[in-house]
Amino acid sequence: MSDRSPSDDQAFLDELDRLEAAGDHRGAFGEYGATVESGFLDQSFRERIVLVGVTVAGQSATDTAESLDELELLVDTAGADALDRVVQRRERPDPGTFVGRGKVQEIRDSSLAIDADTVVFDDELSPGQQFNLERMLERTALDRTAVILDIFAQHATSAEGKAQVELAQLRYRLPRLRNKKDHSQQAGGIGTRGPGETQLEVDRRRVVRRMHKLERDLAGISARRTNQRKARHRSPYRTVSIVGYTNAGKSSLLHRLTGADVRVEDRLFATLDPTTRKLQLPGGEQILVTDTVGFVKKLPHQLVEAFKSTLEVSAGADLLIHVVDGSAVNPEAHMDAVRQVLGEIDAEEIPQLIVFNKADLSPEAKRLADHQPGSVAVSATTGEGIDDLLAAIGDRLREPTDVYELFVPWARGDILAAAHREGEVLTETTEDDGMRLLARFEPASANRLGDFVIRRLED
Ligand SMILES: Nc1nc2c(ncn2[C@@H]2O[C@H](COP(=O)(O)OP(=O)(O)OP(=O)(O)O)[C@@H](O)[C@H]2O)c(=O)[nH]1
Ligand SMILES: [Mg+2]
Repeated sequence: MSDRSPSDDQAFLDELDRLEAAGDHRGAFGEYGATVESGFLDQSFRERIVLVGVTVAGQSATDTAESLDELELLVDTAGADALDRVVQRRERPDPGTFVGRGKVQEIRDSSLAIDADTVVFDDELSPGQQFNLERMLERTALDRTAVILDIFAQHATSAEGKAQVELAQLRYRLPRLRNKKDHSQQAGGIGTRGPGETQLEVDRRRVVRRMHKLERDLAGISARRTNQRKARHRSPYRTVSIVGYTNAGKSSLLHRLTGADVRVEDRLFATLDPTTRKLQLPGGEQILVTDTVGFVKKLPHQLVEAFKSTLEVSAGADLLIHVVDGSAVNPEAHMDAVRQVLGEIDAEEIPQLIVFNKADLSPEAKRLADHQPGSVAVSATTGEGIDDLLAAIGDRLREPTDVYELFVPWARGDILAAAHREGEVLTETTEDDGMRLLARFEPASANRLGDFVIRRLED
């Protein structure tokens, strides 16, 4: 049992071999067709799981219970059954074993009693803690991060999504690779090894090489997307991004607003790839609305890093529609978690329109909206409140305008055209090198034309 993880490593390294071999012969993203499939939980049957949470200083037992409720949902979504819970109150986690030694024994007893294969801890375990726990528990010890990574791996469908998830998995795996006791099974062994290099070092280098390749490919996609975004910014469309906690109803809302055929499911992280649709506001303006990946408490930083290129869509929006499940047990905690991730992707400055969804399920949605100025209560399911939401989106996008002075060189006919399209041009003066304009713009347009803005005129 305690050597299960090294053998998992072996399956994982075999998979890596296959991917590396395939990589040179397939088209652009062909090699991600089957991303590293050895997830952390065994998918061949529903694993039996014990959950473990620690209430540290400054937290209440209720915080821990709510967090474990969520972990139970995550485990279920990942395809396993949480059958028991063990909690402990501690000043801080034990550096060696996360919980105290006596508690480890208790967890082992619980696992034996319900015949659990795996123990899942509610916080990220250090590689050392994970190793010690597996040895003492004589079974697999995983953490919340591994469970979320498994869900993402199962739900990724696009080439980009798969590459992002694989990169996150490798970042998580790298420090956790272990020395195998038996090197003889290792194909290609001695010959491929540098002088004095252990098998572990060889394995690590291969993982790093694969990570670098994924990073390069993703940087390419990100650059392409930036170009597309620039092209879009020259178009008349304002962009709105739907963000929020997982399962809040973001995809349902995009469907309700635009009729988009997107995946709506009562499970966590149903959406990983962004979907953008055009929407006509009651005033006649057309805007672009994007639905994207949901957030969760303790969202693994490996995933935030790996999903940067997807999350950049939100960071570049004119407005964020922050969807909150108004029927959730603790919507404020969800909002805090979302704000934290928005901070990590530099999107906290973008104006937010808060939408309390699922008003049909709970009167809380309306009560919350009444207490939060500028927010709206809706039901994506029944359509209730959607007209108010559309009006609010229009209002928030129609911010007050200012007058700017611009200088546009002759070579940039595209910018002149954009100035006329997006703003109201008041005067045009012909000069030797280009055109000087006075024009009225909304702040977002002025930002987009920022390179050509000389100054903003005071009222
Ligand atoms: N009763 C009710 N259920 C809703 C409403 N909006 C969404 N749901 C349900 O909530 C669940 C999640 O909806 P999604 O639209 O997939 O949520 P999401 O925010 O896109 O979730 P992820 O993509 O997984 O992060 C589904 O079962 C929906 O049917 C609503 O207004 N009322
Ligand atoms: Mg969704």
